[in-house]
Amino acid sequence: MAVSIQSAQSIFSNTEIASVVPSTTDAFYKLSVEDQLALLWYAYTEMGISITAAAPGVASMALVEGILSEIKQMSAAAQSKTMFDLASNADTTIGRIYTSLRVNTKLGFWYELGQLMKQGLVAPIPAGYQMSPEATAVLETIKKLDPGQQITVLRNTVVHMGYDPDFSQEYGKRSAPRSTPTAPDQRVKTQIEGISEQTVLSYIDNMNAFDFTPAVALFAEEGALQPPFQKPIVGREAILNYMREECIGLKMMPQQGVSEPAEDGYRQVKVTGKVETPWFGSNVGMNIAWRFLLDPQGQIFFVAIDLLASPKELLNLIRK
Ligand code: EQ3
Repeated sequence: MAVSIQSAQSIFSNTEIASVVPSTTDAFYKLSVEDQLALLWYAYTEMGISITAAAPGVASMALVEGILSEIKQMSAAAQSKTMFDLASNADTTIGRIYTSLRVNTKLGFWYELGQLMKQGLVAPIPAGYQMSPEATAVLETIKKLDPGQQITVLRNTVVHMGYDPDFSQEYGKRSAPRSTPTAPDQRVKTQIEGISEQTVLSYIDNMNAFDFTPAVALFAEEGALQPPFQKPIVGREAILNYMREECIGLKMMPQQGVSEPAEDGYRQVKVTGKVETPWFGSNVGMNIAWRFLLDPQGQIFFVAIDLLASPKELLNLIRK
């Protein structure tokens, strides 16, 4: 059977991913919009994970400042309705602007709104609001997740708000802003126990330096990158856009790996380790696996990034 992106998806198929994240996200979407907003508020204020305000890559916050000052001037009822409309994907002017924002800017918007709610400048969740038993159950599930899984649920919900929720997923269709890579003398060379494949080591080095052009050059022309719980992003141009949009400030800390020959001269490599997002810095390390399939020329034909079910999965390097 010829190697395809579809067949590549099942390399190291015994990797246990955190499937509790999509199931919890689905349960969240089944709740009423009031419950969704209240649950996010309680999760945010009760889980004790603190967001770092100055996450890099928060460009176009100017646009957000405009919306935020508009919201500040509204009556409490109108403020609540604005949040309700965003969460229910209603077709409003603010909903359309929100959808056009980059992922980091959306997170920045809610971060700022959360601060304003704490300061009493934007309507809080009404005192004494009683969530439904279903919402309480979803919140309890979220509380039991590990912090990396909690922030992934939080992020998923925020990214899909606004009008036309699919828009931001189309990475091939709009070009993301460029950023300045880390200077060569400030880069650190990655070492991964058990891994000597230069392609994999260069991938991590370039990603950590936010140098996305050489990172993407490591991919085969029609290569693919599959983010956690998403479909593969295919082709160098789309991958480059995705990286510029999503990977600024990420710190990748691979720890160990395994490499073995696959069919037709390909090679499969699994690496496990931690990834930190600038939003939470060293407070939250996500447990991650990278599953690479390298083609006979040593280029990345496919890489899947998985959010692992538990820290114990970091040691699951069985050759399968
Ligand atoms: C105000 C409040 C609280 C209440 C109101 O009712 C409603 C809302 C929405 C509220 C506000 C919520 C807020 C402020 C939410 C903020 C959430 C944030 C900042 C979440 C950030 C999460 C970041 C994550 C999960 C990043 C993960 C990155 C990973 C796993 C990267 C992996 C990658 C690797 C390793 C690669 O090699 C290639 C690329 C890729 C990106 C896939």
